[in-house]
Amino acid sequence: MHPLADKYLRQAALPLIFCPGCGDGTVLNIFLRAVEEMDIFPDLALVGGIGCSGWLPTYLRADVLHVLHGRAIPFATGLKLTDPRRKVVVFTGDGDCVGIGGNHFIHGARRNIDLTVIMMNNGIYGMTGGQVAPTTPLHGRTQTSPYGNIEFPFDVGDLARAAGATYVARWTTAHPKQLLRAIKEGIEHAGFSFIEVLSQCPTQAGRYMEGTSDPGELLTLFKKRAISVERARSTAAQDLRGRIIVGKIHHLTEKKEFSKTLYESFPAEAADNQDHP
Ligand SMILES: Cc1ncc(C[n+]2csc(CCOP(=O)(O)OP(=O)(O)O)c2C)c(N)n1
Repeated sequence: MHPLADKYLRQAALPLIFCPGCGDGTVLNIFLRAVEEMDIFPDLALVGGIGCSGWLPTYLRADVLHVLHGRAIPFATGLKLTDPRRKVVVFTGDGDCVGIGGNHFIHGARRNIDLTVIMMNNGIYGMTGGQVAPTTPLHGRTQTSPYGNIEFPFDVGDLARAAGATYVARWTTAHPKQLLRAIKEGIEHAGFSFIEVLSQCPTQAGRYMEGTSDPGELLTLFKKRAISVERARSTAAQDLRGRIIVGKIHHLTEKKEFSKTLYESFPAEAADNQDHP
């Protein structure tokens, strides 16, 4: 067993539910590296929504909430407000985060509450059999769009930024070092941090949408399609079709964080009863 797995994973919960070659395993691996390098394990509180990706925190020996579909951000908000010293990290899928949970997502971002949201985007509803998601590319074939998706997908990074998130980054599982840095920056950032990870789903998205269930080929496709946010700025819109814009998309430090504002606006006698920093 890998030393980080020995140290942080609940052995009794193994094996992972992820299919072989699923990118969510890479996200778990990189998150553990971030936790180890930052030495923050006792301060963590983790929240997972519903879906393959939402299961991720349940394997860690940390304090974990595994909650209703689409509701990870409201639960995490309550947790952060109850104990603002905690580093609260939300693990969610694209369907969980911006399908059923879309409204909660935009309001979490609007408040700029200090959460780190890691959204594993496989472009599909993986756990329930590969239905179309709000992130499925136009013309993408899924179990519920057999002739190709006719809806335009969300750019979730743009959505997060427009709603008020103050840290937004996007990487893929083919960019492990960059993703590690983004997770660390997101956790350090005092405000709503949104990290989107394009994560391969060989079983559903790979097989039906990409024409391959080979995880190696799917990683190669991520690498081919990725374009840095800096290069994308000087690239014509038609040349960005089908590309994945990766990098730190937005970072704002001036906007005040919600839990601080809330505690500062309490009358002194109410705040006396709160064990907050
Ligand atoms: C209220 C409710 N509606 C629907 C479901 C069924 N359901 C479980 S997981 C899921 C999709 C999850 O998709 P996504 O968030 O993209 O995660 P993935 O499995 O792809 O990682 C759905 C619709 C549910 N559990 N609860």
